[in-house]
Amino acid sequence: MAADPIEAVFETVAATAPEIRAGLPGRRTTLDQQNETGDQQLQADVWADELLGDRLAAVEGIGEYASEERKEVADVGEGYAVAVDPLDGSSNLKSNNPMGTVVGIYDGSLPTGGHDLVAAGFVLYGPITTMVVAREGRPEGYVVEDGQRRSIGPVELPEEPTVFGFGGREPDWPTDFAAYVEGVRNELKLRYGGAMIADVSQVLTYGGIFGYPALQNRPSGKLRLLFEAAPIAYVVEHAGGRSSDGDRSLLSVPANTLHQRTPTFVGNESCIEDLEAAVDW
Ligand code: P6P
Repeated sequence: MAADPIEAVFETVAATAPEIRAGLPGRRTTLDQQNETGDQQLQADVWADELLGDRLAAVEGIGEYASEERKEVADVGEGYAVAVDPLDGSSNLKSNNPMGTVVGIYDGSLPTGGHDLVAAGFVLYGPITTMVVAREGRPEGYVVEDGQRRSIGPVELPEEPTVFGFGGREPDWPTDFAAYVEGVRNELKLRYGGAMIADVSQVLTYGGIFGYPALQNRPSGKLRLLFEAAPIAYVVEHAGGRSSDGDRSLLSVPANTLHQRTPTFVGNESCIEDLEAAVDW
């Protein structure tokens, strides 16, 4: 087994990031197919998944690879399970807005919940390519240049919340959540861009709350537990914040199926407390 398979995973993701970014311009077309949770797939989704799937499967100490773009878990040897959203927010490609890659490393066979996470992180394809990696203690921030990570120090949630962003159409929000948001609007500034990673990066930088609630027509919301919600909850909780599905930490939500969805909220403790007091779903 590699000396440190977890480090090897994040080195591999960083090394692959420039190729994913460079390949985006030629892969903006929508394929005539959907992923397991019904998202229309872009060529870029499938390509990023193929790149990361091949490379992460080759990492010693990784036993399973799963992705938001694949129906089943791939058995790739012995060791940790890696769950990836290869191109989070890929619908932003058409409008040239930021996207990301999300990585969760689980010490257990998938599907398993966030309690089995041993590390998590993300790449943000913004004006520059950055990465955040959480293992023990505070997450570390990096700029990714030529596939190498250059540390820019620990990531710590600011004390004071400043921004908020919630997904879904307001008419589809549960009434108790809609009433809660009216209060938030009077306190915080709206920052919502349609890619979880970019919106969570705003919260990690400026403080506040990001979420995708339960919807009246979709009680589990939209975001995927293993590929999006649990990994980002791991990062934000290590950065001094909290996470919730409206009731409890996202790291406590049991995973029954691989592509399970969950209402998802991450941010400052005070924001999460207000949210949990306001909703009952
Ligand atoms: P909506 C992207 O498809 C994603 O999974 C998250 O990255 C993002 O937060 C959310 O869905 C956006 O959903 O309904 O606002 O387009």
